[in-house]
Amino acid sequence: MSVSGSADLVIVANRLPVDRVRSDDGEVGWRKSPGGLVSALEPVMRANDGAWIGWPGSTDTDLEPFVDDGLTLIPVSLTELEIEEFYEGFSNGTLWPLYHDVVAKPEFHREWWDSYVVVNQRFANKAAEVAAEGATVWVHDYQMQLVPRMLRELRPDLRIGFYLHIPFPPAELFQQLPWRRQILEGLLGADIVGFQLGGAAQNFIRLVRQRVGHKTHRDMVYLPDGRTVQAAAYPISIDAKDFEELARSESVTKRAIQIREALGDPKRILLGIDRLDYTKGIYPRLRAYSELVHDGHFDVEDTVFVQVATPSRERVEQYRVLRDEIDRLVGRINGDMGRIGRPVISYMHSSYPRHEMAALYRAADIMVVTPYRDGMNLVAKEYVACRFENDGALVLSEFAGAADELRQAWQINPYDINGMKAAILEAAHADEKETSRRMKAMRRTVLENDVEHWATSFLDELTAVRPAHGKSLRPARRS
Ligand code: GDG
Repeated sequence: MSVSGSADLVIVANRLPVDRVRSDDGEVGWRKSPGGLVSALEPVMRANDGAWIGWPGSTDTDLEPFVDDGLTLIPVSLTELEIEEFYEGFSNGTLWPLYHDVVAKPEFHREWWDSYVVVNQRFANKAAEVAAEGATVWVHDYQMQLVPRMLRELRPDLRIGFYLHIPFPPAELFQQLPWRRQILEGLLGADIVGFQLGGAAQNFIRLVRQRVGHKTHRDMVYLPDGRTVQAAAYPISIDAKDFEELARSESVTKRAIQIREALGDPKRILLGIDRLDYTKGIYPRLRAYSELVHDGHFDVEDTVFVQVATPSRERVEQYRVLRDEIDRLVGRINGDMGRIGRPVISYMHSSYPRHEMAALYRAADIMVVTPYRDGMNLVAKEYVACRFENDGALVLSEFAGAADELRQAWQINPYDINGMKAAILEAAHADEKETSRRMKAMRRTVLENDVEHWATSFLDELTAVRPAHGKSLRPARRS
């Protein structure tokens, strides 16, 4: 099918919002990957002949654009070598650790950078081809930072927004990047550069002033050609109502009871759910908990820590090392202190359907979220959305973006094991009134500032910044 020049709203992201699946009888089809981003953008895309450009997740297959459930999806193919160099290499081996406080050591390789440039150009060319005159293009995340500038060079008529889902580091760290100027100039191709937090926007503005030498004032950059770029915070969120509905459903309610029973009906369940990533602070969290058990504060007879670690980036060396470290730690803790049928930590290295996630959130008395650094952390917000009875405690790292909004959580510094232990204990022993006061306030925040609010504020702002050239987007028709 041809979609040349017909889309009024184009989303550019590393991944398409679908996965290629093969059914039992060998038929190849697509399954929508569940996620707040897709559900938030779907209505506005439908109303604006939207198209989504991204990698379909398989290599070397040249796929034609197709329509899935009313959404136009435009696959961009990557070779096996590009996956290694652009995706696993520059995106996840250079930028990811550099942007997360150098929690792991970033690697700098010139051939990885070359691949990043080539792939970004391919995405920009595709966006230039499918966008209608005066269309709005919204580019997402750290894998695509050169696209805004490349696209502007090809199509100056477009309105271009960029959103970074992960933190943007302070100048002192960003400076290490051999290609720092190119990245900043890449982002400056956008009309609005959006971040999770205000601090990240300020880091960007400061770097643009120092490294590129443009004039800046507050959140604005003034380019020599008269164009302006705005850098601002748009904290991302979840489809909170949808999560709450799922949590209230009869099947999730039943499943939550089953989970508790399967764990031996403990008095208390603590829960961690993360992609298995070194930024998520899984190691210090499990250590802190194991010390509490060792010191006699918790008894394996009536308390259990459930840790779900979703497999992630398994071909990147640092992720393999992390998996071994966590495997060893869990094995040692359970070996030392577990009893028959009573592990200290019930550990799953696996991913689950959303339904199961909601049941886990409902079964857990304390949710423990302890990243060393995280752009936002949607897991924390999902837990809150599922606690419609205003019970349950959230222990949350102050280094997660979500800590800015979820002020009533028991906030911790993941580098401070004793502090973390004290907060977990406090959360475990807080009375009902205290827990419910905190949860109520957090639920108000999450339900009011949901992902639809996030998407609408970004797109409205983008339309307002560049009213002269582009046409306005038609408002979403909620299905
Ligand atoms: C990046 C930034 C930012 C996880 N395991 C399963 C599963 N999940 C879902 C969760 C949640 C999402 O994945 C994870 O989102 P997070 O925000 O917690 O973390 P990242 O993956 O690192 O996301 C982050 C985010 O982008 C959005 O901007 O908040 O800071 O790092 O929705 O529920 N979902 C299912 N099964 C699993 O096993 N179905």
